Amino acid sequence: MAKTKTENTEVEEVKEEKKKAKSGDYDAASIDVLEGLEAVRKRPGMYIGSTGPRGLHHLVYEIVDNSVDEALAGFCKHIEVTINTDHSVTVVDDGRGIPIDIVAKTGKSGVETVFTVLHAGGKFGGGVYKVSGGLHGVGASVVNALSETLEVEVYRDNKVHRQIYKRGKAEGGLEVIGSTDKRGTKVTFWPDDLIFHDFNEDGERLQIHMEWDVLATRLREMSFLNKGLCIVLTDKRSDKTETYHYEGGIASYVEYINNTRTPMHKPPIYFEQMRDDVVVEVALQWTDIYAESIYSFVNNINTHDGGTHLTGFRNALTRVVNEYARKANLVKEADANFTGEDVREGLTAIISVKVSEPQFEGQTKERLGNREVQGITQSIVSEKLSDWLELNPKGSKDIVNKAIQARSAREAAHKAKILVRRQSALENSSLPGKLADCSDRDPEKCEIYLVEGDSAGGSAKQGRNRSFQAILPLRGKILNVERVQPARIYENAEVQAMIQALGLSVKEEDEDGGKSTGLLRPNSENHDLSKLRYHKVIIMTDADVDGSHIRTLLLTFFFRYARPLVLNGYVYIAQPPLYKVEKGKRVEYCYNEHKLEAVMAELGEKAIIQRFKGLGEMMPEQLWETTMNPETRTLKQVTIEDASEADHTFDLLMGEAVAPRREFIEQNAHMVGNLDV
Ligand code: 28G
Repeated sequence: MAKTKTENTEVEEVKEEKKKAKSGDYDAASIDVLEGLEAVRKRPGMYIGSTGPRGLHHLVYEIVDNSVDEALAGFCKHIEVTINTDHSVTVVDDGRGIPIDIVAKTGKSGVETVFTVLHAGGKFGGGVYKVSGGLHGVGASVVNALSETLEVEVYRDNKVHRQIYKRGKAEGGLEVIGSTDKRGTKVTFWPDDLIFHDFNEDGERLQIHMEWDVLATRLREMSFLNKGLCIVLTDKRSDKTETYHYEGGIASYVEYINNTRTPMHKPPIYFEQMRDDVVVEVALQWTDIYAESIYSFVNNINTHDGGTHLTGFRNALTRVVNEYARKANLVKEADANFTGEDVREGLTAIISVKVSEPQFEGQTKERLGNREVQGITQSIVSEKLSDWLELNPKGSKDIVNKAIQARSAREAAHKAKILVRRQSALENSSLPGKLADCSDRDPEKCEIYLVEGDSAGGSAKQGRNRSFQAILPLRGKILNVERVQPARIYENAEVQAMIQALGLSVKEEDEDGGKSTGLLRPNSENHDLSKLRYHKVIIMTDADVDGSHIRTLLLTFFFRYARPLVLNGYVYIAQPPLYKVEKGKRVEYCYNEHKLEAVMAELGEKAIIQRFKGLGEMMPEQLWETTMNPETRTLKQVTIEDASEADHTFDLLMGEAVAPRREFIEQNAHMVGNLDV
């Protein structure tokens, strides 16, 4: 009932505004504006994706994007982002300052237009290449609508102009409040508590705040993508400040990603060129690892699903390396060509293009669709890369040798896989023997629990609902896939069991349209999800150091070799209780210390506490009730906020480079405290 009431009030407000408009207090344009911003407040998710942590941080990106647009237009060099002690955020740039004169179309000042007209950012921006685009390039007015208060100051014509808004509505006009010799724009906003919140494990509403790491990652990326741009991030709550400023741009980005790896040539290959109004900027460097890490961007937006720019890049790369290898007599005439996969092994690359009218496609609008961009990228990359290979014979030879090794490893992996297939064919089943499968065959309804150890596996098998829950017990240590050749993962029994049980397989065609090798490759997203047997893959390990280590190893496997499962939200972590508290007939399970304290306060000293040391200690019914029953359990969904950051983290945690790992652990001791690495 309460909800209906609020909605009615809002409708009344709009009616009121319409009356005012008729009486001449407003012009027609401002009515549309009002309804526009009301719509944003009614359905914030439609404009910023969510009202949780992601949406909250998105507000900062929207404001910063306007400063970056001003930088792209060539007028801004310095951006300061400050998280204030009251959790508001201030952004300052040294651009031209938002225009203050009246815009004919809206009848308002340029400033008020930017902050109150929906999509004004996209339509009126100063730069040729707009940052805005993709799913949520929605502009400053959306931030304004979702802020309790927003204050903008413009430094222009030696004056300081200011305007204040409350929940999107101007509190008066744009006023001159002082004089200045600076130019630029300053925005401070207080995200609206009525809009932004999260929920804890017990379903209670929580206030959310800006997180340093989240903002730092995106702002660092922004500065990599715009060479020379200086972004300073300050957190007044903890007195922390960092400056992001890279004259090397995306070449520095590649070096940053590769600081955990051993590069095969230095510095990274880098070039930038414009053709037919499309700017193509590429940085690449091969390393001694097996995975490829390729990230693509259009107008500073991460195109997670690639698109024409990425395809053009890949085609050029495969072709040019093959041509060079033959010309330089590094491969025999009779040898087959390298596949794209062979050439990309160990490659770290950033492809950043600027396109004036980007078309974003796909479900999440994260794939570039512009056809013309493919040919342009392909020809620029072909020319520049073959020049580099000719001029750097030593590096080129290493790169070709790496591809030769990748090719023979691939052939070996193929044999290993066939061998395993034959063995399992002998056992007359393609499913691993220790899998206790469920009876339902609809992957959308089915779940598989990956359980450490036989005793916990036994409890889980007895406790489960066998119609839709399958159990795969895992024995001993899981392989650290970060440290083995892709070919060798198939030799590991536990990994092989997971691949078969889950139905992990690769598409028939590879990314370049050729015939796929059918093998899982690190960081690839070329999976055939139609073969997947479960849409919930639940990692269930003990709540101790060993359990946490096994969980990390499993997550590494999923992140490297089954990334689409993670990206689709199919991977979960079970949350078994830590304690059981009993008093008389009352039984309470506690999943964290906080809950334990609350329960103890309620039940008093006489209550009996049992601490669960492992899953195997639980009775099957107990395990069902607390951890497996969809009605009562909590699952943590595993997500990747930022693949390049996760890439880096897994490198550090699981890889071979010791010094950066030590540094990372020292810096993040609080968050990896229970990760045995
Ligand atoms: C600090 C936080 C966020 C911005 C500018 C500069 C201009 C601009 C912004 O123009 C176009 C046209 C009239 C409204 C452009 C200044 C040309 C000449 C600009 C920012 C839209 C917008 N002089 N700096 N917008 N107008 N920085 N930083 O928002 O109708 S936004």
